[in-house]
Amino acid sequence: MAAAETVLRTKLAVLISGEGSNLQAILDACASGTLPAEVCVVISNRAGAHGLRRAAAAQVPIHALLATSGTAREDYDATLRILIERHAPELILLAGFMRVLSDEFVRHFRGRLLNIHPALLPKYRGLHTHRRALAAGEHEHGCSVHFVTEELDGGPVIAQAKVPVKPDDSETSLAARVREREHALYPLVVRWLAEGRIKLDGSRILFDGQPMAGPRVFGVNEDIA
Ligand code: NHR
Ligand code: GAR
Repeated sequence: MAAAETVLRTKLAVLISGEGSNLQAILDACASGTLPAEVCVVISNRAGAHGLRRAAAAQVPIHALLATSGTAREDYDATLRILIERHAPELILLAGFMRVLSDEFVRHFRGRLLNIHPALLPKYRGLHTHRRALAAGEHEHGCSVHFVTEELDGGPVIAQAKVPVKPDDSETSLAARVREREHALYPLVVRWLAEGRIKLDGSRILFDGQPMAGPRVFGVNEDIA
């Protein structure tokens, strides 16, 4: 491998709780060279998370950091922060991570901490987004990549991808359609950050040095690239 390729790789920490299909998409994009980055650690708050196997298969160091019933959020997050910093990542990616993070943690990593959320924010913050979008009779749904701030699912949104909601959709079929878009969107946005094209400046996002008027939105029929 050329020296220039090696030195420019951005180190990523990925936080998961379960399946890890978004983690897999990131690992694949790193391996294929479309994302100039490397995953330096994967941390799960659940011991049995399938994503830990995916990471191990890719020779990435893994940790399961479990909260027991008495663990205070601040203590958990302090340990999580130490664990992350030991691996010195430049970016921290939440990928299906199901624990809310304390204000102190998100402030510490501000501008370097991203989440992929399964809805077109600001619609449907929080949990059970597909169920709620179906119940509301939405015709469009999708996913958002945003900077994580103290406000749950309320940080500045970098990009979104839409999907159609079909008349016969179930929560499962809709979730699968959204998931597929996530697997293209997250690696692309991470590439923008790795290349230094996206910066968080206060509460606005700069893209190639210019303030973004709103998120980059990929329409239902638009390829993500
Ligand atoms: N933390 C902060 N401070 N800000 C955000 O924007 C965050 C965050 C932590 C996670 C991901 C988010 C999502 O994409 C995320 C964004 C979990 C919950 C939740 O309620 C909500 C939003 C998200 C993730 N979790 C429960 C909790 O008390 C527990 C759920 C469980 O463990 O089953 O941690 O949707
Ligand atoms: C993804 O759809 C992600 O958007 C969502 O969970 C799924 C994780 O899948 N995240 C949340 O709901 C966060 N609360 P994965 O583990 O296969 O990447």
